[in-house]
Amino acid sequence: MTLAAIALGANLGDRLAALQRAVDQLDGLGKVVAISSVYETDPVGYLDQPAFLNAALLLETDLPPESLMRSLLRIEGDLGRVRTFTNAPRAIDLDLLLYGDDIRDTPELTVPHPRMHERAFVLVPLAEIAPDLRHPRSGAPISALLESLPDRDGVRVTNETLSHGNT
Ligand code: PH2
Ligand code: MG
Ligand code: MG
Repeated sequence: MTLAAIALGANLGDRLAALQRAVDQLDGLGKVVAISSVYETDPVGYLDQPAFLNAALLLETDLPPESLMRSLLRIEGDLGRVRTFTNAPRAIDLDLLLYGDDIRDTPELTVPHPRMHERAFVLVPLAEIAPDLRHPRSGAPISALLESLPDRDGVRVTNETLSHGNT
């Protein structure tokens, strides 16, 4: 069993429904053991697009990392993701942030996610559920990565919730 951290994002269509459907499918890849609150976040990178809903979850899984990555891409496709350009608006985005303390950089997969440590829309939800999890490259806990960000502007918690398993 490996503990994987996954970031979820959506900024097209029914964003909350897309996140919930993704959680339901991710539960089939192992066991979802924690889910963050749902955050509404200003777009980062390509700015001329709608606000996102973002969340993070922890998944206990027996899948090897490449299979997990392929499963995330399949779920994105099932939920109607169409790939156009980098950072384009999307119905659903599932990013593998951490796979245990694995470090790998192959054409298929890079873990830890190369931009996770600079993104408040990733670190705020992840720090809510796993502040003490350590980034395998720097050894820093997620809470410290969040503290070292210049600001958390544009990341707002909502009252929406995602459910999993029997919770
Ligand atoms: N994802 C991106 C680029 N920019 N901005 C926000 N707020 N949330 C995201 O999930 C996001 C983004 C690339 O995947
Ligand atoms: Mg992404
Ligand atoms: Mg992605």
